[in-house]
Amino acid sequence: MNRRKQPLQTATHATQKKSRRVKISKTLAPPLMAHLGYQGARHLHPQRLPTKSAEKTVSVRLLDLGNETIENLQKIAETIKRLMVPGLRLKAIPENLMDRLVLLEKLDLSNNQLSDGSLPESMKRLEHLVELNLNTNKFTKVPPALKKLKSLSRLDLSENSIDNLNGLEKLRRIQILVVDNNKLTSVFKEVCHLKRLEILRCRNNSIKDIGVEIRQMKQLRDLDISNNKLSILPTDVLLLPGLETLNASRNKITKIPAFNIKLHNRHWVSEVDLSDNQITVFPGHLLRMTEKLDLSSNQIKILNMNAMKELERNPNQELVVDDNPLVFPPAEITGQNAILAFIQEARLNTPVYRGMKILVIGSHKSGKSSLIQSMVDNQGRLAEDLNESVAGIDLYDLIYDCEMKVKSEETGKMVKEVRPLQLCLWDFCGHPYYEFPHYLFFEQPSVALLTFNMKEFTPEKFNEMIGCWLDWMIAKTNSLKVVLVGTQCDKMSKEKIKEVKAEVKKQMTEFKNYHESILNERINDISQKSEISPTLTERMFSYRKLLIFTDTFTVQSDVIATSSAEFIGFEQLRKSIELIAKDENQFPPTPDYNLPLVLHKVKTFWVDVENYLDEKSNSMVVPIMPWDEYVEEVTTKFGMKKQIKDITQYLHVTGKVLWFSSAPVLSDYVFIRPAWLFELLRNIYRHDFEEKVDFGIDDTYKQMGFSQTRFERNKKELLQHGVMDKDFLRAILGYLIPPDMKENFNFLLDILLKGFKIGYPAAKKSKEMTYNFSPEIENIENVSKILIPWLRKTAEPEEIISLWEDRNDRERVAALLRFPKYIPPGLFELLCVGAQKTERHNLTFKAHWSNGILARHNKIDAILMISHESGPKGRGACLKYELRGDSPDPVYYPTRPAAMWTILLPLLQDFEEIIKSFKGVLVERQMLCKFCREPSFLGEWNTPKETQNLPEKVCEACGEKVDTDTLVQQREEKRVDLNTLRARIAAQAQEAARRARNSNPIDSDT
Ligand SMILES: Nc1nc2c(ncn2[C@@H]2O[C@H](COP(=O)(O)OP(=O)(O)O)[C@@H](O)[C@H]2O)c(=O)[nH]1
Ligand SMILES: [Mg+2]
Repeated sequence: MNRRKQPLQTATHATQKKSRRVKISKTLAPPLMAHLGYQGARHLHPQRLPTKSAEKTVSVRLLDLGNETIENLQKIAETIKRLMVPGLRLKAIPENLMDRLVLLEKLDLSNNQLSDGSLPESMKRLEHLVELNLNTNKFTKVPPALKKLKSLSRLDLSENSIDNLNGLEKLRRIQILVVDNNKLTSVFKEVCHLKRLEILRCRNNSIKDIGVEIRQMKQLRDLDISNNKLSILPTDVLLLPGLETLNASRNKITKIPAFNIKLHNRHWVSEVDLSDNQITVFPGHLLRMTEKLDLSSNQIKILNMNAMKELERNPNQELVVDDNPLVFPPAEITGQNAILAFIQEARLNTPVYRGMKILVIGSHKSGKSSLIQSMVDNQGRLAEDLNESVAGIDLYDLIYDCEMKVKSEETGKMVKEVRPLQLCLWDFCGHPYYEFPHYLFFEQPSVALLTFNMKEFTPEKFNEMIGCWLDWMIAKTNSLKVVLVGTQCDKMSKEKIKEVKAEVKKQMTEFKNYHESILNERINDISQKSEISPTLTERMFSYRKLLIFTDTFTVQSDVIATSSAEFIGFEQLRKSIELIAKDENQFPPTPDYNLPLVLHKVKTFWVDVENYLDEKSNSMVVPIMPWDEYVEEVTTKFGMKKQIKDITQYLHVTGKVLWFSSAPVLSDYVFIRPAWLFELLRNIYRHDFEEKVDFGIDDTYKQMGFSQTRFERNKKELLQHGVMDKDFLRAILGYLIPPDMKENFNFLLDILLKGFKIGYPAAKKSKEMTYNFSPEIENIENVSKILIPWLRKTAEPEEIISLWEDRNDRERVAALLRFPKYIPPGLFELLCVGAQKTERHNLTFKAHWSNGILARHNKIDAILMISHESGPKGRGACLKYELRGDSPDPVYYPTRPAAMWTILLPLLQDFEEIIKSFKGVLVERQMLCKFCREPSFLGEWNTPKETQNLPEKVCEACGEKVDTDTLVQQREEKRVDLNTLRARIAAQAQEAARRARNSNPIDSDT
């Protein structure tokens, strides 16, 4: 919460209320000035005249500006701090009035008849002037004399005829600016550079809009812009970090744009007054951030039930909706308590229908956020990088009213009914940096809107703008449920739009054909072989499975051309979404879960569970529940243990919770506030880390005990090495998990490492910036650094290349995984995290660079390199696992292929496990020939039997005979555990040594 004390008194108030004025009649001698104040006196005492005592006059109010008065003033000028000359109908101020007022801090010239040019040049000398009151005069512009008043912090220009604020830019110290009752049509452009401005009053002007410049006014906390001509209240105002009160009543505001208010770092505004406007849609989202919201005298008809939950939660909040044409709740229900009671009752009696998640994806800056905001607000809106551009996933809710034909429960006849379709829109950031972290959240059955900038589209860009996203989706789910949305059509002619639509349609067909041909080619190749081995059969089967995709390819290849600038195409978009929602084939019942179809009624108690969790998630610091606890808690409260998985799945597919039911480890948790998790991941993976993560932003880092040096060191470590210090991470996440909640943090870190596999523990050597890759640390307490492969963009270290090249002639076993079409983002990185599991793989990592790792086995003399290479033109990629003997004495104690297989096989099995979750990936498994190093053999580790029976195979590339022990693992019965293997190796070594001794007379002599 960000609440402060009472706002400062404004200049007008201060002068009018506080000074006590006593007029002294002119007959009293000497009556030249009135209201003298002395330093040292407890009160300003007008009756007392200057004496010779040490008391100095500090405050003077003048009753006329005659020569004598000015002369007298000049006598005491050097001590005067406050000079008041109000209400004298002055048309000009004599040049000499200010001559010697070197200490003047406050000057009041209000209520005169001053106009442009009536202020003297000498005013520029008032270097100490802090407060200036010029209200109620006849200025039409900002007096130029003000420009030099560098110390000015309070300025009152109200009640003039000023029509622009040019000339204020230089007054960098201004904190309070009052310009009420003028003729201004704009203010923000002119004042946005006044970085210290805290209070801005500009009521009763003709201001039409608030521009994006307002974002710069980070200190603004009190804004009165009432009685102007605003029609939109931009989100930027409400997102000002310091805002405490906003008065925008008596404008012509029709709508308040929706925006995301993040629960964990929301900023509370004490009062927002929007009364006397023309708002029709209830801006319920504001209840999440305002203590008092006044919406009286608007055109609101319906109060959104869900939004009102916020008020139920927080009894101190206040909502005023008097004088609106309300139908829900009916107008006769008045008063906050009665309204809340009515809504609670109504909620119990209103059926809930299943909604769906819509994932909005597409390249960075393709118009996703603008599209979503326009959908939500039902009017054109352009996202101008609101709150530092979406770098994660942002969530929006939207309800469409859908007309449906349904069977009447009473008569059994088909009748028309309008049902609310609840949509949860996920705004994915399209920056390539997030391809991997966001991939986790991409899944079916959801609908995806794929946006692309139509204006920028050219045939060559199809792949970059559309194709690569289709590949991304296909690889994960092997199906597509996509609506293609072209954005920015306002910038194009009708013909051009048509042209782009036709081109996209054509290329969509080509895309699909290419996808199929790649598979068909391979299937044909296999079927033409004279003999089809089990491996080939398996392969053919997997290709066929990928082909089935064709049936689930429900891309609307007719692009919907939209413009978020002019609100074009949204009706059509809405219809497409409705059509999908109503199509029962799109969301068929699954064998695993028994969920209602979209737009069909959800059981009341499921809704109760949803509400319960929603409530709970609001109160939890770390809104993650271990599955068992979750089941226990929900079933204790609501019973129905048998349905818990269905309910949870329902909440998952509608976007209310996240439950990765088929992912190992992660399935043990329910993430009951998805937005929280997105925010968390956004802080770990962020493309703008270098520029946005800053020591000085607030004192979080200091509070966590970070010095600037340590902060910079940790930051550099992350940027250069992809290594995140644990305390640094705690500080970064400090606003999500308070630093004193160490246990919560460790709980989360455990999930990040073991569930999301973001990285693995690494230890730093004492001084240098190199890392040794310590064995997996079981206890999260002991982790001090985490290497995050996705962030590690270092180059292959030279000494590693030479070490590797030195072993070029050793015995080797190498497997190759080829992805002819597409490699899922982050796959290599996931494999790295898996490979460092000591108890499974027993490897010590020697190096880890952006696309490779090199490791040595702890027991067998072998080194391993896993490398990741992109295919030509970025199409496809390969992963290579290569093992080479690393015996110190390769001639007498070579490392056998069989031993290397004991290392390789578990790694490949890990791969197979992971690849299962990428249902649409085409991958070819191959083994390299040990002579020519071509991938000329099938990788048969899944079906090795046939080859195991053969002693050798001929390489198709070089014609050499290759021992099959380098191509497949040894038979099950032949495979031995490590101890036996070591005993055998030792025996072989002894034998070799014996032979060596026998053949070497000198040795045998000794
Ligand atoms: N003229 C016009 N500009 C648009 C439209 N949609 C988006 N923009 C602009 O394109 C830029 C990127 O849009 P944004 O919604 O942030 O894209 P995102 O990165 O995909 O979320 C912004 O400057 C928008 O103002 C549109 O339909 N018409
Ligand atoms: Mg965006």
